[in-house]
Amino acid sequence: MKKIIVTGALGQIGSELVVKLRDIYGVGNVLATDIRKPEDTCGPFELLDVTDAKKMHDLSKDFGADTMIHMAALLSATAEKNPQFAWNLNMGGLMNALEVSRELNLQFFTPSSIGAFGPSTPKDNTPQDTLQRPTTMYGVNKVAGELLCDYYYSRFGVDTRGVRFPGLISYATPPGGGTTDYAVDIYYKAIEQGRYTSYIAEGTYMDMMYMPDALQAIVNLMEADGSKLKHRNAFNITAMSFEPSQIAEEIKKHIPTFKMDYNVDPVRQAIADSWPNSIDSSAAEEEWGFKADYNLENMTVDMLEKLRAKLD
Ligand code: AKB
Repeated sequence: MKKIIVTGALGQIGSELVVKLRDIYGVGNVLATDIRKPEDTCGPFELLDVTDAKKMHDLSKDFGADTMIHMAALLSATAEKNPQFAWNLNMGGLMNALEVSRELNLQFFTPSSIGAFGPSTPKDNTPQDTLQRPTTMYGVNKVAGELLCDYYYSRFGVDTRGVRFPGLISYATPPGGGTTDYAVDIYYKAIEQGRYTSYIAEGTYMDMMYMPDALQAIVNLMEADGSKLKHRNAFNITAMSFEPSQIAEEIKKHIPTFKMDYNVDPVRQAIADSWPNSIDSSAAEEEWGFKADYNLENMTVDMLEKLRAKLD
C-alpha cells in the first residue's frame, strides 16, 4: 500500500485529491499538508510551508512516505502580480520536493500546465513535444519544472511523473488566481445570479477538464508501468476545448434565462491569448491509457446538479 505525502492539500486539486487517495489507499496512508490549517480534518494533517526544506524532509521521513504529490504552487494570474515571489515559491518548493524525493527514494508527481506553452507554440492540436517559449512567470516556472523533473529522473533515477493540466473545473473547492477560473465562476454565477460577466473575450479557446477526470489521471499515471513511459513528465492531457460563448450556450440549455456579457481583463486575456486553443493528448493515451469521461455537455449537467445541492 502506498504512503503518500501531499503538499498544497487544501488547494483546488489537493482538497479533492486527498479524499480520492484516502478512498483508494486508506485514510492513514495519506498525509495532507498545507500552509494553513483545514477547517476540519478527516485524516493526518500537518502544517507545511514548501519553502521549508527541512520540515518537508522530516515530515516525509516520520510519516514513512514512499510517494510525494507536490501540488503547492501559485497559479498564472497571481504569479503575474508578484513574479519574484512566484519564482521563489514555485521553483523553491519544487526543488525541495524533488530533493526530499531523491533523499528518501519517493515516487514523485507534480503537475505542469498548458501554461508551459507560449505564443510561438503551434496553437491547434498542440503536439506533446514542441516549442515552449512561454511569456508568463507561471509558464517559465512550468517549463523549468518539467525540465527539472526530467533531470531528477535521468540524473538520480527519481521516479518523477507529471501531466500538463488544462483548466480544471470543479464544484468542490473554487480555484484561486488562475486564467481559466472563469469556466468555474460562470456556473456559480449562473445559479446564484442568472448572469455572468466574463473577463475572457468571446472566441478565446482554452483546454479544460472536469475534476474527476483530472484526479483519475493522476492515479492512473502514478500506477502506470514505468517501463512503458517514454515521456514520464509533462504529458499533455485534455478533455475539451471551448470559448466563453459555448459554455454559456450549454448552461442556457438548463437555465434558459441565463445571460452573459463581457468585461475583458487585459492581464488574464493576454495570458489566455498566449496559450494553445487545444492540445493533443495522444502520447498520454498511448503510454498509460489516459482517457476523459466528461465533455462540456455531461460536465455541465453534473456541475449544475452538484452546485445547486451545495448552494441550496
Ligand atoms: C491557470 O489558469 O493558471 C491554471 C492552469 C491552466 O494552469 N488553471
